Amino acid sequence: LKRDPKYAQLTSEHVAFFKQLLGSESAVLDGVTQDAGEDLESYNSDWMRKYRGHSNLVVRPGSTEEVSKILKYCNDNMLAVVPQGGNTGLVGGSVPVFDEIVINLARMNEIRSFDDVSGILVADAGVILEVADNYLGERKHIFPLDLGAKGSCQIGGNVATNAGGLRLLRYGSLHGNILGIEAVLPDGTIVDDLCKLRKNNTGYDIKQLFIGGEGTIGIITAISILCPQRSNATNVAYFGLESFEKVQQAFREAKGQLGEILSAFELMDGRSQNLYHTASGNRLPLEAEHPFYCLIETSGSNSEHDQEKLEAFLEHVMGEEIVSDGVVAQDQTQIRELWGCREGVPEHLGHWGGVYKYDLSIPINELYALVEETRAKLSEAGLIGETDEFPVVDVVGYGHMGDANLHLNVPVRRYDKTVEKALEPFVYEWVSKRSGSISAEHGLGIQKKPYIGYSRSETMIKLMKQIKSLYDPNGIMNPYKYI
Ligand code: FAD
Ligand code: 2HG
Ligand code: ZN
Repeated sequence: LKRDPKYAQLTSEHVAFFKQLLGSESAVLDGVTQDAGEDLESYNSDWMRKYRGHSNLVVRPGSTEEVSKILKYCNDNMLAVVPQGGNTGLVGGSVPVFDEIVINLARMNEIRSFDDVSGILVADAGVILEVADNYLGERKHIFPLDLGAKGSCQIGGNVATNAGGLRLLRYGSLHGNILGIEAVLPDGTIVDDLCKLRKNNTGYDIKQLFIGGEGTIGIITAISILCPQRSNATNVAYFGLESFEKVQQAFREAKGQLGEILSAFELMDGRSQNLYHTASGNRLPLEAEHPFYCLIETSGSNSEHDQEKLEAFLEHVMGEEIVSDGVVAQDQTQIRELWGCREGVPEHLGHWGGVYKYDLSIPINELYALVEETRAKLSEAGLIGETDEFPVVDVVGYGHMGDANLHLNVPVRRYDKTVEKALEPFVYEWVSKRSGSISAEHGLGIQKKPYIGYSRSETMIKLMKQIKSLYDPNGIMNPYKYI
């Protein structure tokens, strides 16, 4: 990949423009007119420390008008940009590839309005997900998305990636929950579609293009979103099972017996839990080891009633020998501990050095077969082992069982071309053969740019390119990424 010479090189004149426009010191971080040293580093490298850009300028607008002026200037001067939220994305989409200007939304962090009758929240794109959820919690509502990175990711970034997360099973996708968007196009046009209506069938639903658009056609500056009432009661159970066949049976039973209160059904294989335990030092909830574990969450209106239901469910699945052992959390601390065993997996798998990550939709009955086949393939190639000479630590699978979304993770001691060649395109071919998706919820970014064809036809890719060139004719928005 080479830097495209059509983009201008950043000069001190450009920097002077941004400094004058944004005024405040903290809004412009530049390495052109001064030595910004380490400060630029965190904006240039991603959460996994796998992708690294070389931008010399980070701008942090404080209003939609400022975003508009920044983009217009960049577009007029052929300066390429990368929109950046919390920089927790997992496909290298949020960092520059070369010297693109980083437009970071962190300073746009106001809640604009909330209506506790309709449950509609309007907020700036830079509001941190957890901050939005806490705000809603105080008003007996919940953000209809939750994920492990909630403490740093921003709602604008969540929408730009169409993040799925831990409760999609219950609350559905952002494509359904987002009611309106305010965004800025590269030419500075403010798209004012901050609609607060649940129903609005008046022509093309253009906001959907920004949801999951990964910052390739414009910058989202605010959203309006439908937020459900927060349940009075949350209960969590964690249990061990002996086969993936049993995991599927348990899922079927859970839907049958816990239907309307089920809010999460997550899967973790035994290896992911062992590595979590080793890397975090946290103990695992069950005494004996099992090849599979599931975490179930219920959210309902009556804690005792829900707990009874959950316990009856566990008794039933244990009686039928679907589940071997299980626990139900007795208090908030235990709820957090059980969730920690699931949410903590991505973070702790990084302990050995790096992780090759694949985020896949697979027909549910075959979901785990890929993990086994990948492990066998890397084993045969002599790449997995316990000592330093082997690049691969293990091959693990976990994810959102309720959405048939597997996270195949290969923790490694170092990123290594031989390992990468053994994994790609093998994994993508495997998924494509089963008509799955090579990106269930993280997006394509730069990681999956060469592989889009495994999930999308030529016609679909052509239509995407047409949209891209219509909205961003100069191609300044997040270049070198998937489109
Ligand atoms: P960034 O990483 O900054 O950006 C992501 C992409 O969106 C980039 O392409 C960027 O250019 C673009 N972008 C950001 N902000 C804007 C904006 N305002 N306008 C236009 N484009 C923008 N994802 C899931 O789906 N489910 C999970 O369960 C999940 N769990 C995670 C757990 C951990 C520990 C981590 C690190 C990540 C997880 N993710 C998960 C990945 C997920 O994509 C991000 O966490 C989140 O959605 C990205 O938000 P962000 O603000 O960090 O965006
Ligand atoms: C999760 O579900 C996230 O924990 C991250 O989507 C998955 O790191 C991963 O592969
Ligand atoms: Zn996930």
